[in-house]
Amino acid sequence: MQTFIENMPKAELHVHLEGTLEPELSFALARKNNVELGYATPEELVAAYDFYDLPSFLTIYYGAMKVLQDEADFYQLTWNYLSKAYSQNTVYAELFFDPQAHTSRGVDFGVVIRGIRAAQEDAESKLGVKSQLIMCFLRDMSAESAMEHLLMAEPYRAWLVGVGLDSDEKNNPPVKFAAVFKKAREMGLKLTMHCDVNQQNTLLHIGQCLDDIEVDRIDHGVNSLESDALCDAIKARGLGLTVCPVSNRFVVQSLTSAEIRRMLDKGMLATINSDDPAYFRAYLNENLVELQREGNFSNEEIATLVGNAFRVAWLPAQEKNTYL
Ligand code: ES4
Ligand code: ZN
Repeated sequence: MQTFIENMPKAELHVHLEGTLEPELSFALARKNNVELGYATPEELVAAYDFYDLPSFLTIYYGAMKVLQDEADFYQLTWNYLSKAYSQNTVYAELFFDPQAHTSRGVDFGVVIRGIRAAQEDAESKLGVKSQLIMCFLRDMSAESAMEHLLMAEPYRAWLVGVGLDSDEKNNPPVKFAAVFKKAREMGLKLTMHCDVNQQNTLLHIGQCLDDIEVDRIDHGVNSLESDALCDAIKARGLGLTVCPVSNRFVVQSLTSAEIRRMLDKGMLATINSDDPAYFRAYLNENLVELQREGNFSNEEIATLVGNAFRVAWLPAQEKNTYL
C-alpha cells in the first residue's frame, strides 16, 4: 500500500509555503541574514515544536518567519517545497502564502511574490511540477489591511489563481471579509477560506462561506458533517474540502479517518493535504500512508481521495483530464 501511494501522481491543494520552512533551512537563512534563532541545532528547534491547538501553533509559525528576508529566501523556500513534491510524485500544487506576515515585518510584497514566482517557474520547467499561487489574508488582522494587500497584488494578478483566509479563526468570521472577497471575485480570482477543525461557531462560519462569500472551496471543513444541510449544500455545489489529517491530529488526537470515510460515503469531494508539513513532520505521502493505516482505506478509496484533488483543482477542465 505504501508503494502504491508513493507511486501515484498526486496533487496538493492545501499547503502553506511558510509551513514548509524546514529547520535546516531556518538555520541556513538565520546564519545568512544574521538572525538569532535561540536554538543551537535544528534538532533543538524541532524539540521546541509544542502545539496542541491553532493559537499555540500559529505563535511558533509566525515567529520562525523572521529568517525570510529577501527574494532569494522566498525562492529557496518555494524551490525546496516543490523539489520535495517532485520526490513524492506530487505533480501539481496550489500554494498558500501569507503576505501580511511579511509586510508587517518590513518585507516588501514584491520581494515575497517575485521570489516565490521564480521558483514556481523553475520547478515547472526543470522538474515538471506545476503549481499555482493562492494569496491568504490573516483573519486576525483587519479587513482594511486585507483590502490593502489585495490592491498591492493587482499588478501581480496574473501570478495568482485565488485568495484564501487563514490564521486564528476565533472571533474572525468569514463575513468580516465580505467586501475583500467580493473584490477578489471581481478580479477573477477563485475564493477559499479556512474552517479549521473544532473552532468556535464553526457551523456558522461554514454557512457564511457558502451563503455570504460563495466560496469555490473550503479548507478543512470537517465539522460540516455535523449538519445535513451543510453537507447537502457542499455536495450540490460540488465544492472540494481540503482535509489535513496529520494537522488535525494536533487538535483532535485523530487523523479524522472516520470523518473522511463519511465524506467519501456521502459523495463529498474530500482531498488529502499536508497543511504545514515542516512543522507537522509529514508531507503528502506521509499524510496518505498514516491516514490509510488509521482508517484501513482500500486502494480504491485512496485513489478516489487522490483523484478528488485533481477534480477540484483550479485548472481548466482540459488540463485536469490529463492527470485523471
Ligand atoms: C494554518 Cl492549520 C492553519 N490554520 C489556520 N491558519 C494557518 N496558517 C498556517 N497554518
Ligand atoms: Zn491551512
